[in-house]
Amino acid sequence: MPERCFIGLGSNQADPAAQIEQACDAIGQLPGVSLRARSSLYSSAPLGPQDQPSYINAVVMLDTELEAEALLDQLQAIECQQGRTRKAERWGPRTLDLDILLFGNQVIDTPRLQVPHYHMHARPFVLYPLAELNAELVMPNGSPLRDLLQACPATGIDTIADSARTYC
Ligand code: A4P
Ligand code: MG
Repeated sequence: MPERCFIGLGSNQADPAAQIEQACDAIGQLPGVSLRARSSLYSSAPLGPQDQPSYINAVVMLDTELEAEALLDQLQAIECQQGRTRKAERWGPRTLDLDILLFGNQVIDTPRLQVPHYHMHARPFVLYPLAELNAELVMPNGSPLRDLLQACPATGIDTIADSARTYC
């Protein structure tokens, strides 16, 4: 059975909106992945070091027959294709970051992968686009997304209007 999965996308380098569009196209072409929808794009103030540009963030919803770590391999390959280099600075600027937010109802804790993504519950640039795709979501621990949203005001984020998409 395919798993419904949500991926967080972020970029603040080298034309961030174009990076997000390109990454969506690349995700949609992965074997074993059916892209279902993309949230609007959001402009968001940087979390972490403040001497970096603001980010463009979005979330995509997909169904996949891949195992979670195989999906992570594919997402990291897309990050590399789009010029991502990993630097020592935590939460520093990047052309593209792809995070697996939710993978069905699974809780995953391996050396390479923690799902749900460890900090998603506190990030407005993740929770608000996620709610655009499915406001009724419930986290694997039973917390409704609506409760997480109530505890996480939409400060520091702005929707770039009319940019959500659905796919067949
Ligand atoms: N990894 C573990 N779990 C996951 C998961 N669920 N999805 C591992 C993806 N990867 C996961 O990631 C480091 C390692 O995490 C990977 O090798 C993988 O095995 P990384 O992409 O190399 O490093 P990172 O992204 O710099 O680290 P981290 O701690 O994941 O950072 P975040 O949480 O992704 O935050 N501000 C705004 N406004 N918008 C942003 O999108 N993003 C960040 C990065 C900082 N500030 C931001 C934003
Ligand atoms: Mg990351």
